This record gives sequence, C-alpha cells and structure tokens, in this order.
Amino acid sequence: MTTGASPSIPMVMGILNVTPDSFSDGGRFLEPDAAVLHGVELFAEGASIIDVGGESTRPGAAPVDAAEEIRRVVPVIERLVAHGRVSIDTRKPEVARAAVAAGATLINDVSAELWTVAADLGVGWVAMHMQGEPATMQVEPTYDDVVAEVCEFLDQRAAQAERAGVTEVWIDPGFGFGKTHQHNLDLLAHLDRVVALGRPVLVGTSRKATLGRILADSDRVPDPVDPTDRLAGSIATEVWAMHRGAAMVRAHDVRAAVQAARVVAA
Ligand code: HH2
Repeated sequence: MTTGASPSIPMVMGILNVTPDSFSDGGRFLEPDAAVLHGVELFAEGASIIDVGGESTRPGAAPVDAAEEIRRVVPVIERLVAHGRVSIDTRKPEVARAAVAAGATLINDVSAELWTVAADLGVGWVAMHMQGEPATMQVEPTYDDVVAEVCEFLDQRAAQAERAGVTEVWIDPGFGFGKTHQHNLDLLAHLDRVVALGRPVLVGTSRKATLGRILADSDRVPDPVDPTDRLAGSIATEVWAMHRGAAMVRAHDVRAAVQAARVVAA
C-alpha cells in the first residue's frame, strides 16, 4: 500500500542517486540494474515518487556534463516508470527533456530555473531555493532574514511558473543549499511561513550535514555522525516538517519515513 493516494497522509519521495559521488549513497546505484532494483524496493516501501538524479549537488561537488547525466539517468527512468511515478533531479534543460521523454512526470529543479521547460513539456515542477552554486554555496552563505528571503524567492518563482502554465508547482526551502547550520534551523523552525505561501511544500533534510552535527553533540563525539547513521535525525526533522504542513519529504530511508508519515497523519 502506498501513501500517494490520500491527501491527508504526507507523501515520501524516495532518493535514487545514479552517481559516483553523492554524499550518502554515491557509487551504490551507478549500475542501471542496481539502481532499478533499489527504486523498485523504494516503491515497495511506500514511496509515492522516486527522484532519480545523475549529478551530485552536495557542497563542493564537481559538475557533470549533460550527456553523461543523461547516460546515467535515462536507462533507469525507462525501466522504473513501469513501477510508479518518477521525478528527475536536474538543473539542466536537456536532461529534463530526456528524462520526461523516458517517462518522468516531475522536474525536481534545485536551480529553480526550469519552469519554462516544465510548462513546455506539461509536467510538474519543484522550485527549490539555493544561494549560489553547489561548488561554492557553503563558503559563506549570507542573508539579512533567511526565512523572508527564501519565502519571497519561492513565491516569485512559483507565480512565474503558474503564469507560464505549469499546473503542478512544488516549493522547497532547500535545506543545506547555501545555508549555515543556523539558517537551516531557522527555516525548519519557521516552515509554517513557507507552507503559508499556499503551494505544496517539499522538504529534504534526509541525512544532511546539519543533522550530523546535532547528532554528534547528542552522542558527545567531536566529529559529525556519518551520513548513514543519521536516521533518527532524518525522521525527527521529517516528522517536524510534516507536522508543520509539508506535503512531501525527500528521503533515503523510505520505509521509516512512510511509517512516520502514517503516524503523523493518525
Ligand atoms: N537535496 C539534494 C538533492 N536534491 N532536491 C530537493 N527538492 N530538495 C533537496 O533538499 C534536495 C534535492 C541533496 O541530497 P542527495 O540527493 O542525497 O545528495 P547529492 O546531491 O550528493 O546527490
């Protein structure tokens, strides 16, 4: 049974990175067979949608050219769409077009630049907020008022997309994308203001660095807790986000996130 059909149960977007260098699952699903198998598992665990990505956007990640990104994601999407809904996690119009031709129906766009592509292709679009570029975004993120600035940006981009004719527009505050530890916490604390913008909100905190730091403090260890050991922090923040009104969370640990969503809804 999946959570996708009920509007009252928050949805879970399962993460499938077909990359050698993603921060928590890099290299595990680079082979198409392994990627498809994992995607099918995530659907079975209750994911409403699987987000396929061919370029890591972790801080400092090296950019990938469009041809290589397409080579990674298209064979996986073509096979995965038989099992459920697929989104493409990309910043490149060529990759978005190839992914939609392969069957993806949502463009998850961390650059928030591709709304005309989504309008043209007649698919959904996620506008995520990012300050700067992945290569340098964590060098010195600066805001006067992070919550107000992120809200204003997302509201403008969503309105632009709606005017262009995109009928399914999601907004995402972009946890960890050009944000300090405190910026991330401020955005989570005031997530109700993002929800109040009136569009469905997606939140991606899964296994991210801010959690590694909080969990290290809780374990009284000096170094951030390893990404694969951040489940409790991921679920805590996902529950918080769902309770504040997020309609979907983007998660590596789909089974636990789906269970959490059901408990929150109950
Ligand atoms: N986070 C990542 C990638 N894409 N998309 C949205 N909408 N929101 C997010 O928070 C988000 C995202 C980064 O996580 P991951 O895909 O696990 O890592 P990497 O970028 O290293 O592949």
